[in-house]
Amino acid sequence: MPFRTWVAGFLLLWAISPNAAAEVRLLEGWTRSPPPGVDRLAIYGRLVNEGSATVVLSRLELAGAAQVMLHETVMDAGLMRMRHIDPIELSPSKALVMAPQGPHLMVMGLEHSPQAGETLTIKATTQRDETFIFLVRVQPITALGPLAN
Ligand SMILES: [Cu+2]
Repeated sequence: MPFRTWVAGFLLLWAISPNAAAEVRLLEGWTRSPPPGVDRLAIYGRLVNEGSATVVLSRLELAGAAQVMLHETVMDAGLMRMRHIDPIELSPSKALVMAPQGPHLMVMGLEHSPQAGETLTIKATTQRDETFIFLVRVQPITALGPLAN
């Protein structure tokens, strides 16, 4: 078999291997700069799993923050409340869409208040000890979406 064919076959096998590393990404990650005196913020965007199997995120970290967790927003007797979701299961077939008044990554215990224009780097670790980096753009407090307005 010509060498070139062999290489192509090898690359194809590698690409379709079920053991290929999972790929979890945060698309259009954004947050708002918190008001003075507030040490928490909510991160929005679309969390996607581009692998072939469900991935469980077991740890989320942000340098300079005490805690990062996934919250969902629920209506309870006419009041909006946030509920901690754990574990975070990401199916390959369905993106987790995080938006104001919906699910979000809650950051608590910020040592410094991020300013508009900064980028936050969230480190996510899976149950299998893979790590992924999520980039989050800090928008002005008035922002309604991932792009400054
Ligand atoms: Cu929350």
